[in-house]
Amino acid sequence: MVETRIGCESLRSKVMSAEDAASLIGSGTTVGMSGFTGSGYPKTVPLALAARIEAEHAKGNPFGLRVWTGASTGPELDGALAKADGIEFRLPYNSDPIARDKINRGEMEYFDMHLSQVAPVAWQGFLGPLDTAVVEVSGILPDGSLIPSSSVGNNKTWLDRADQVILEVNSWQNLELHGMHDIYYGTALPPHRIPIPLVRPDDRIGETVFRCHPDKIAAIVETDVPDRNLPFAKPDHVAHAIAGHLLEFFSHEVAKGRLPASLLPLQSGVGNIANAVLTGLVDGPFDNMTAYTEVIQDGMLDLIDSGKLRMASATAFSLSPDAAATLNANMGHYREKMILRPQEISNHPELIRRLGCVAMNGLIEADIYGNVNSTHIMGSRIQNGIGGSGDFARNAYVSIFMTPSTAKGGAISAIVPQASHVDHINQDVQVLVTEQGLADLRGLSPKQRARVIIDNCAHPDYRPALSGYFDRAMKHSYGLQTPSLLNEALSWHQRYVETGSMHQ
Ligand code: 0RQ
Repeated sequence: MVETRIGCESLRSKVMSAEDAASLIGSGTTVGMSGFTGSGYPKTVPLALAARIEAEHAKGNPFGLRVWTGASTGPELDGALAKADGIEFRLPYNSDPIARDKINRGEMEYFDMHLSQVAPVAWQGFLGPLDTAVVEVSGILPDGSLIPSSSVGNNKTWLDRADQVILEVNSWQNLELHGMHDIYYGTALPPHRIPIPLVRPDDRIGETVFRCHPDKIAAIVETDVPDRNLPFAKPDHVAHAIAGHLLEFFSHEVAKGRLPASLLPLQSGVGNIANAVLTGLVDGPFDNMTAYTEVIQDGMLDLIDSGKLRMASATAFSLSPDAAATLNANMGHYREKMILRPQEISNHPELIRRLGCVAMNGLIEADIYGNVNSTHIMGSRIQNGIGGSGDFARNAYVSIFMTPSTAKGGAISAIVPQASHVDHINQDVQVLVTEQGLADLRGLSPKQRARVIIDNCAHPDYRPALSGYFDRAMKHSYGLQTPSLLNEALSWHQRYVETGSMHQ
């Protein structure tokens, strides 16, 4: 049965075991892997590679790799390679706990970059050469072209740039995926760049398959392993409250004539809150919506099923096991309503600005002026990475960030006097939402923002301390454009590090 997935006769001789394929990857080389938020990543070659690395280490031989991906992957890739101490350098986004731990212990170099920039930066040569691409595909057509799988990510770039290519042909992926993808081959480096001809989220501007010269294909490994699909938490009262505030905001914007009744193309970030907001839209008053986003999660399928979302464009799926099973069982139906694109297109600043996306992303902390930290705990420990949040936040029609007002059972306020790390400067943050309320920061000066954020978004337990800080800063700050008392502001974070609580 798997045989039918390799339609190109001349490539069948390249079929080999994952172990043999892994032996083609040398220590000290750079590997570009497929994979984006747990979908479409290679599942057997990285495991075999990890076993080989462990064996080499046991013999006292060093073995390390530079690993590039689309975004996060699964335990068989990041988890296994990190556990084997096989990753020296990693980009561009990681959510694997073992890799995260290595990074935070200083044992792995991590280059956290905007997801839209990975492909162009790789082409510009700034990242060095790419030795091997390891890419999961759904099948190979008779002419040798490749049917992408459940994520596109940077695969086009890896296939184009790598010296050798290893393919995992995964028969778990539904062959009806063929036709869902839109692989655009028109990108170029300056001074040869031209406008990207996409003006609506449902425009198709490319091809349905990847091209790859057969001579570059060094190995093909057949697999039948499911994507890592994690369940979403059932939305709790906090998620419901955040979704409620956002829906009210959208209705208000429609009433004011600033958003059309179908809204503008939605971008929804990762995590349970983002998913809950999408689910909330199912019962909202908006119809004929579209999504121009990075990942399609459960809530998007719900919205499509409800008839409210006309179509969704993304680069990958990020589904629970149940939703993945539903998608797989009805791929032919969903294929008409979804497009998966390379991440340099799904996250392209030019397109996000042109389409006027409504960006909704999660955060770790925001300060009273609206600067947002999406990546670091207490200024130094990486959580995941910036992902696509910067691509969308800077270029969106309206840039929304949302979070519960506290973390760690209330020991931490998500609203702080000064963010311990900044990913999104206040100019890129237009609306802030917690379960407490929504702060519309558009057109407000820093001092006006501080009042609105403290009053509308901070948890009541922390409001007096934040107001007290702001009042003191108004009296003693070096300047009064963005009042601040640097030592006191940062002591909030230090207090948590030392005592486990931000409470005074
Ligand atoms: O840690 O599990 O150890 O308790 O951070 O927090 O509450 O599970 O939140 O899953 O919504 O993720 C910003 C990380 C939020 C995510 C972030 C601790 C908290 C927990 C995770 P524990 P939650 P979420 C692009 C979309 C960047 C990339 C992006 C993210 C852990 O949204 O990675 O936006 N964003 N991509 O306890 C200390 C705080 C904390 C804190 C949370 N203030 N201080 N710890 N935590 N807040 C575009 C797309 O279209 C996909």
